[in-house]
Amino acid sequence: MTGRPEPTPLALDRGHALELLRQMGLIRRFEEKAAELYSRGKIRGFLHLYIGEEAVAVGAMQALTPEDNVVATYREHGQALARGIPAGSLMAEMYGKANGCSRGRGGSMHFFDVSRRFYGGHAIVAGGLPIAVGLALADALQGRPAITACFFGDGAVAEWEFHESLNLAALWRLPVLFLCENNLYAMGTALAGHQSQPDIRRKGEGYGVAADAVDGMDVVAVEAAARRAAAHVRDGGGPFLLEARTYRFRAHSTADPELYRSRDEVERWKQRDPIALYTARLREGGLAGDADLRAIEASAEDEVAGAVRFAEAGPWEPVEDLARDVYAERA
Ligand SMILES: Cc1ncc(C[n+]2csc(CCOP(=O)(O)OP(=O)(O)O)c2C)c(N)n1
Ligand SMILES: [Mg+2]
Repeated sequence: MTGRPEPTPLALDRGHALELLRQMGLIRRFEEKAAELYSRGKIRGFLHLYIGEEAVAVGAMQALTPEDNVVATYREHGQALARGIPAGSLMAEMYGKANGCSRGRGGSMHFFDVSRRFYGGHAIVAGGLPIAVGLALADALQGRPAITACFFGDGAVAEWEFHESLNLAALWRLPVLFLCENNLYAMGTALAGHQSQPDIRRKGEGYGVAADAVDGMDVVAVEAAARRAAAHVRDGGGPFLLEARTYRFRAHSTADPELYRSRDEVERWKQRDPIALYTARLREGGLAGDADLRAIEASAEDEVAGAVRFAEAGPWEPVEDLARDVYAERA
């Protein structure tokens, strides 16, 4: 993939086409609201927004079944919503309420929902990769046909866990779909400042891991590439490294003055807003009209408003529970 990619032709049925837009729109609205609630002090701690990258989580998640496992990073609101975790339990988690998906103990960076096989939310850069390999090893040993999708950033590629994980997954032919969300920055360090070989897809070669790269601003292209990659993994081909080239429109986190990139650069990428691009294509292709778009926006608005009500109404964990889960019960 070089230069500006051509969009993948739209060959979607209307229901699916609109569902992709609904999911991306929900993530965008959820995070805009989260940013607002953060500035009002309702949400505290760190908050890493995914705005601009929605097509990656939504596209990739289409290739997974409910039996598959998902492991993500601290920038995981999009993956969690696309996996179908209710927005209310995520918002309550960010509030620190006991009705949150991690009972309010994790916050924005530590969403967890074992019933949906969503295994984090990890604050340690690259910390999710060995966990994904472990989940895939467990599935392989127990003869379950599931695959494990592991999302991580370009910054994780500089960590040892990336290399050990690719090596072991390839050596043992484990069913892991490694999904690198290359948004060109690891906090304030540009990709070229932390990688001697910035073509991340090529990192697979040294480990014998099949790899591909895709335009992460094109949800249809991401879905197609993720489906090909997941099929390779499911069919026993071993792990796959898929690099999605994307961009975050907001700061790294709520504590980042963004001194490392120019406004022009951000504005240029905003011209490729995955939601705006996709909406335009749906309109051109006759797959969505004004009424559809209004209905999708209204449903996102309602869902997020409901999530805030759920979080506001949620209980705080009682003080007596302070030390619960700190030590394991003696068996
Ligand atoms: C092991 C480790 N080192 C450093 C940090 C501090 N840190 C938090 S996010 C981040 C950048 C990671 O960038 P990337 O993997 O590209 O993900 P992105 O934030 O761009 O989604 C760093 C260095 C950390 N959390 N864990
Ligand atoms: Mg990054």
